[in-house]
Amino acid sequence: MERYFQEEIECADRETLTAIQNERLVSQVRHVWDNVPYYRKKMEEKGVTCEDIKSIYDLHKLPFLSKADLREAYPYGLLGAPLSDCVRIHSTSGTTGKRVVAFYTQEDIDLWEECCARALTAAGGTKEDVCQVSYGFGLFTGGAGLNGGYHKLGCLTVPISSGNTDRQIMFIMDLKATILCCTPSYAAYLGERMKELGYGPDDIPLKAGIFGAEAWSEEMRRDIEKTLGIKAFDIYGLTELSGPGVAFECSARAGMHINEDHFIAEIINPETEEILPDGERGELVFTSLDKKGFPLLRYRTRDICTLTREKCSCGRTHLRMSKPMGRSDDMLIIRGVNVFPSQIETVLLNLGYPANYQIIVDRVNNTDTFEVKVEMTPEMFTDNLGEVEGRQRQISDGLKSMLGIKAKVSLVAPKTIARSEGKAVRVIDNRKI
Ligand code: DLL
Repeated sequence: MERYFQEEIECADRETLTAIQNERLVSQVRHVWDNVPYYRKKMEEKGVTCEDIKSIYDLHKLPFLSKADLREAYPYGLLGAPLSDCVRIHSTSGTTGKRVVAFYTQEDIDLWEECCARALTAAGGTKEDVCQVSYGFGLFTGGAGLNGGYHKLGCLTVPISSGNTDRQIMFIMDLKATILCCTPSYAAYLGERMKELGYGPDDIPLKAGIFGAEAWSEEMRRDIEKTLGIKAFDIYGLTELSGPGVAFECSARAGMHINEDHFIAEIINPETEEILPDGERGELVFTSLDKKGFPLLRYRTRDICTLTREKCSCGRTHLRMSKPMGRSDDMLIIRGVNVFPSQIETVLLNLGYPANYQIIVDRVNNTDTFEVKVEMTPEMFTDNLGEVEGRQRQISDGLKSMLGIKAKVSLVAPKTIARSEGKAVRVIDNRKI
């Protein structure tokens, strides 16, 4: 039987949800107008005042916010509450330019943790569970958000953070952890290491995993589930909107329910900014309805996905987003063709290779070069050149039929591609250097 953390709101009918969204949007726009001069100026430039926003049907009148705005407004320009009311910051893991700093009031943290508790309950979690939180703690939102959510539910949490894989495994086995939270690439690595240590899926006490923070394919889900003997659930979120728990998978695992009482989602064409109908693929845009410390309106996430309002078998009524296939800024354009790392992952896993790969792109004589390094498993490893070439050809053919372009495939020895403890780095694009 499906269980909910906040059934009344998670299963509310559309009329009730719309009424909540209308009321919260009007009050949020007023809050931003009164407290965030940076955004008020953007509204004035677009010729819109807070009086113009009377319901969600007026949302399209508001200007978009982009990552560039967040950088320009760094650090306090988008702060929505007095600093004395804020109790914490988190920050993005951006490698270039200024980091984004998000502020939280205590109420913001409570709402965020409730969203995480909804996700945990949807994955079958109860207060009887032992949850190992192997997302990073600190400025990254993964560790703190999920740990807080589990406390709302009364679970025993193991706030181990990322890294030190053998210690992670010792705690899973000794404390009989039942739920694991980390990035999917780290879950895959934990599985690989547990196998090496001789643990099969039946020896491992885990029953579920809540994995997110990076794009991952259905094939990778299948692989992780098989090695760890668990059911794997996707969770989505971003620092700018609080962190994990903006959307999460339920037992149907057919898209992630967006917490619509807190966020309004739109899909737009990233080039023209035109709003697209449900089912069409485009960039996800979010408006936060009740966050006060860092209240973003129409924030362009750069994540590419689709939305559906079709009825879900779990009973939740909140709309669902598809797995993001990647970020528009992660998308590679190679010889004019759009390539997402997740497409390469799908080909490799379908052919029985592990998700340990690296994509190297360069430009030589004005032409893009495209190489995919793929790690062999110890069972595949051989010095028979004919066999290696055959495998390389097979992968190259698979990539050609998925992407329409040819890649140079190099098979490399087991354990030669660095493992990540957080978000995996799959692409080296030398054209940008
Ligand atoms: O990654 C928050 C998070 C922590 C989500 C733990 C889930 C679990 P940021 O570091 O700000 O926050 O990165 C946000 O990560 O815009 C997406 O591009 C990507 N992302 C997050 N979740 C998923 C997911 C956290 N389930 C950025 N699938 C987002 C694909 C994801 N991409």
